Amino acid sequence: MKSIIIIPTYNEKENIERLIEEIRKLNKDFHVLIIDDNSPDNTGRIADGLAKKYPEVSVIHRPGKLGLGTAYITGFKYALENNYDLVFTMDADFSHQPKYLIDLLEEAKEYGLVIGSRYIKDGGIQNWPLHRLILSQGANIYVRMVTGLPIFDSTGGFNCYRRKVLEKIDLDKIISDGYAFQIEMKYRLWKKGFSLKEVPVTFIDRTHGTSKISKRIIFQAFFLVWKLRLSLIN
Ligand SMILES: Nc1nc2c(ncn2[C@@H]2O[C@H](COP(=O)(O)OP(=O)(O)O)[C@@H](O)[C@H]2O)c(=O)[nH]1
Ligand SMILES: [Mg+2]
Repeated sequence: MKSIIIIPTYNEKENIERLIEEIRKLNKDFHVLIIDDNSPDNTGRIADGLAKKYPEVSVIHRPGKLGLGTAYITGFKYALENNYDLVFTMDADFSHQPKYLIDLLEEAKEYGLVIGSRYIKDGGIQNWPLHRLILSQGANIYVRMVTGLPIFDSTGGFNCYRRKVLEKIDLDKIISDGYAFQIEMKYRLWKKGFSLKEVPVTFIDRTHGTSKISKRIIFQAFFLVWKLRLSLIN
């Protein structure tokens, strides 16, 4: 099965090269698509260097910071056009440890969407400040209560989609960004009857660079769950 990992980047110059090297070491024939939003720190140029050096690495440059949601959509469309069977999404900052790609890959043989989950047995979070931990855990309980989505980690971005699942989703309808994007995708797939599977991952807070999460992203997720529940979006 042809696999591609979509990695959105915004100011990840300390991380992206090391991450690609770690993924290569897994020896699993993963292709990588970096989606860089014209990072001021020149991550895009580093990515171009990697693409030149390694045939399995490709880069899409966007003109400015257009958000994580549209970055994934761009990546999904690229993956469908280029006939990939499995599509992984992963952060560039090592919060998503490459070793778990193997676990996601294994389960993807059976499930439409495999979710790297911090909130099931053997999953976890390291080094997050208490306020982020509370926010994330609270958000996940809230999502489950309001929407009924039977998933313990609906906001995480370390996932693997099968092609047939992405083909069944109208990607142009997905308007959410950040955490809301993660929730919306999972919710839509669940509603369509696809099988979702959580596998445990330990998320480690980044040691290089800074988080790009904003209050706007958090509010968006807060309101999205009610829009889903009340079927205000379809
Ligand atoms: N292309 C692109 N990547 C982004 C954007 N915002 C965040 N990212 C990337 O998305 C991933 C997750 O972002 P991060 O700030 O670490 O989120 P956090 O882990 O929830 O704090 C990282 O690889 C970021 O570089 C964006 O607007 N565009
Ligand atoms: Mg991060």
